Amino acid sequence: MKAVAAEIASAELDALVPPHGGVLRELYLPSAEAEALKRRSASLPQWTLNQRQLCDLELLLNGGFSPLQGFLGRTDYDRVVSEMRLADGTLWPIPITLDVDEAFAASLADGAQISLNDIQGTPLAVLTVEDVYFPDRIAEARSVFGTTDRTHPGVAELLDRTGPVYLGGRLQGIQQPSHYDFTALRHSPRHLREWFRQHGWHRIVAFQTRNPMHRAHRELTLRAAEKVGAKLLIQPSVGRTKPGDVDHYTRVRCYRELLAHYPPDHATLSLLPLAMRMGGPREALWHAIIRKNYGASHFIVGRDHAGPGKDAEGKPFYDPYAAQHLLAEHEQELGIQIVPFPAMVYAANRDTYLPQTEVAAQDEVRDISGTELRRRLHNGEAIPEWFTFPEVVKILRERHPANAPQGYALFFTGLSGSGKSTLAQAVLARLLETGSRPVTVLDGDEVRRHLSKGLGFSREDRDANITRIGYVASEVIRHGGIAICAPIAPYAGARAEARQLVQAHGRFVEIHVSTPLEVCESRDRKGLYAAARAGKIKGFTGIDDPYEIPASPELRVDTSQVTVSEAADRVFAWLRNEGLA
Ligand code: PPS
Repeated sequence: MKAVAAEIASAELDALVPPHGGVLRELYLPSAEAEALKRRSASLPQWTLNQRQLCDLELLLNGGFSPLQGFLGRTDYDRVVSEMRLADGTLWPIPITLDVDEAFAASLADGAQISLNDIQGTPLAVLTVEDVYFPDRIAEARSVFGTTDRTHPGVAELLDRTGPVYLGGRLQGIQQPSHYDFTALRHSPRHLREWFRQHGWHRIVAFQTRNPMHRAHRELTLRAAEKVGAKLLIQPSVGRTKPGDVDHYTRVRCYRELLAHYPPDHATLSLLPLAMRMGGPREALWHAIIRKNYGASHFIVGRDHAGPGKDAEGKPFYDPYAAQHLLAEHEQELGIQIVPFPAMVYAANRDTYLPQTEVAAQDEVRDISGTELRRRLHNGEAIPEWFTFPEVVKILRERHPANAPQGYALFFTGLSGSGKSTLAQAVLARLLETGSRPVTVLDGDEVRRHLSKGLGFSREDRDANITRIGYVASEVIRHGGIAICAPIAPYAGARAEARQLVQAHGRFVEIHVSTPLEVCESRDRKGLYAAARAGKIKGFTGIDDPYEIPASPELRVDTSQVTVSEAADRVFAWLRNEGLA
């Protein structure tokens, strides 16, 4: 009798296991082995993961990136970049690579193992290095993102903030990265699959988002779920999204409120620690594979999925329906069904939402774009109930109080003697004359006396100096202040990093003080050019060390053409025009 009961129980269980999901490759070692490896990891070369690498590692270790078993080696990488497939032919659209600097790569012996640590130095995994290679990052950008335009955040990250050497190899997981926020909403693929099974959810449609959700999203997800007879998994990306997005703390508070507006036992919320690349169609394919790994049977692909907006010439990077087409092409192979959905719009005359494709000529369509929403929040203007739920508005208003001044950084860059510091002082005076906002000045020489004391002028030291300035500026801006920075900042990569740090919280205004070298040298206020020409100072910017001219600064001023006062007027006028001063 007992045996029969057990048989039935297991048959029932089998029947409950969803037919989707596929093989989950978790890379964590059993606890005793993990403990032993943790002890051994202390004697290995140490690598501190940046935020993107940490997100990638978490999804590699918990099986979110199944079937990957580590960071891609050269052969897999080449085929992923060119054909969206691993070397064995498996569909995989985005290169998952561990980028490092040349010095670190050169220090590794053949077949080395390295300890991959979080910022606190906690070892999370050990990588057995099987491949060390120099990628062609321009070619990667072209194939993966379809462009080398740095306006694309994925391209800027790849070209300006990605190390030149990639390490490929297998991972052994020691422990999960720590999270202290919304822990009850974070699940591994195994946990989520188990939760679906326990709750008898067999058909699950997953929804990806990086924005707060409003009524249009609720309508879209409800209709998509209804269409395929599935329950809904709202799975927002909370790892890293597009610079300038609403922070995930605010978004998650909004999603929690929204959840109450679905029918009971209809929708659930789970956070995905994904570092998005904003890669449009390829990224959509990647999102679908990840959701399959988390146990979803269907995946919603909306308009312009994971699109980064417009390029430097104002044209959209991707066709809004390219992602839907690409996924339809690969649906059979993907192992998850695609639910393409048009944008939902509000028809005021019918007081209802409907798919854009069903709008009739007489319909009065209303929409509020993200920019318009930010404007209304900023000005304290009404946000109509047809657009979103009052609880969501309340959270957004708390986060973005009306008329709160926006923090920003004025980042002056240029050769020594170009007039950066003088111009920064003149702009500071204008700001203080006209308003009482807090301003922090991070001038080159001043910073080197305190914040960057001990740093020299090697490339690494200069980069560290600019990152420090960017970091402090981003903190000032986070609290609504103004940071005026005036370093030489000769390298584009470091400037891009500072921009990224700042843009997480406010505006970054790059002002290239483009005074020509001959003029700077003739001024030679500190006698440094003469010393550099005489070989007494090595690696002097403009003489025997490069200054990489900013490609698209917000402003360019040449103090050999205009007086400092006129230049300050131009900066100030620009700020006024942008509503910053
Ligand atoms: S950097 O490259 O952005 O980190 O430089 P920064 O912190 O702005 O410091 C530049 C000031 O340091 C003096 N100095 C040098 N500049 C360039 N190259 C070399 N090798 C060098 N050695 C010393 C110089 O006075 C710079 O000040 P400014 O105000 O720009 O003239």
